[in-house]
Amino acid sequence: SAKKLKVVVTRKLPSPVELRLKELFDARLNEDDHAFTQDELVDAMQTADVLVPTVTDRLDGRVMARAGEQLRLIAQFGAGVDNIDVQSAIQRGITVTNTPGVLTDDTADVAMALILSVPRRLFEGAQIMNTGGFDGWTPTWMMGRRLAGKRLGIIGMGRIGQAVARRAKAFGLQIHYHNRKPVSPRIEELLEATYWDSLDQMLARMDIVSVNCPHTPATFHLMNARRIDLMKPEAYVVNTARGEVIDEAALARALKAGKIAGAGLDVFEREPAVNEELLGLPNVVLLPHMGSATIEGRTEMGEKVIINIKTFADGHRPPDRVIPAIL
Ligand code: 8YV
Repeated sequence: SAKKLKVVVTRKLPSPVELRLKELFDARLNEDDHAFTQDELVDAMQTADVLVPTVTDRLDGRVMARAGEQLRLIAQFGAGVDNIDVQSAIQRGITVTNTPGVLTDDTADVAMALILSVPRRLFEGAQIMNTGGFDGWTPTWMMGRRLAGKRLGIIGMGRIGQAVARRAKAFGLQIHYHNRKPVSPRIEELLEATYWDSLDQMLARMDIVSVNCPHTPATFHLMNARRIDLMKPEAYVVNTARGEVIDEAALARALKAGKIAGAGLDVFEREPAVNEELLGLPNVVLLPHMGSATIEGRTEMGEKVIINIKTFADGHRPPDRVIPAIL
C-alpha cells in the first residue's frame, strides 16, 4: 500500500483511539498532553499531511498562512470549529472536518443538569453540606424555583438544542427557541416547541435560557448587556456551547446587580481563564468545559476523526466535511 499519511495529533486522546491512529497512520501523538504553543502548531502544520487539532488550538489566518504544501486535511477532534479559520483553510485547498453527532446527548445532559441544578440550588446545597453548614431543616430553607410549567428558551436549535428540548419537555418545561430558521413542522410538533424569529422578544418572556448555538461572527456576544437586560429578573441562563456567545463581563455585572437570577456555565470566553467576578457567587454554577467529557463520547469523537481521515485518504469526500457557515 501507499506511504502512510503523517498525522499530527495535538492533544492526548483516549488510548483505543491513539492505538488505532498508530496502526493506520504515521501518527505523531502528544504523549505528555501539553497544550501546543503557536510555534509547535506552525511546525506541525509544516510537516504533517493531516493535523488533528482540538478546541485549545488556535488556527487563525496567520497560522493558516504558514501551512506547508503537504497539509491537506485538518480533522478537528470536536464539533465546534470556531478555533479554525475554515475559510482560509479552504482557500488553501485544505479540507476541514469535525465530529458532530456523537457528543449530542452528553452535552445536552450537562445542559439539562445545569437547568435542573441552578434554579433548585443543588450545588449551593452540596457546598453547604461539605462545609458543615446544615443547621437543621426549616420550611423556608433553600427554596429554589420549580421547573415544571416554566418556559425554556433555546438559542440554537441544532442537534444539541433539540436534545436539550427533548429532555426539558420530559421535566414539564415549555419549549421555545430562536434559530436562523424554524425546525421542520414535524420536530416542532414533537417538541411542542414555539419558534421566535425575534431573540429579543423571546428573551423577555423566558424563565430559563439555554445557549446551544455555535460561536460564529454572527453569534459573538449575541447575549450582550442589552439582551441580558431584556431577561426577567427571575430568569436563569445556562451555556454549554461557547463562552464567546455571552459577554461574560456583562453577565457577571447583571448577576451581581440582580438583573437575572442565576447562571450555569460550562464554557468561557477566554478558557481556561474565568472572569473573577463570576467566582464565589451562590447562584452561579461553573464547570470546566465538561459537556462532551464521557469515555464513550470522547472515544466516538476519535473514531469519527479516524473515519474522516481514512475516507479522505481513500480519495473520497469525508463524511463530516465542514463548509463555512452561511451568515
Ligand atoms: C470538546 C467541544 O471539549 O466538540 C466541541 O465543540 O467543545 C467539546 O466536545 C472540545 O471541543 C474538543 O476539541
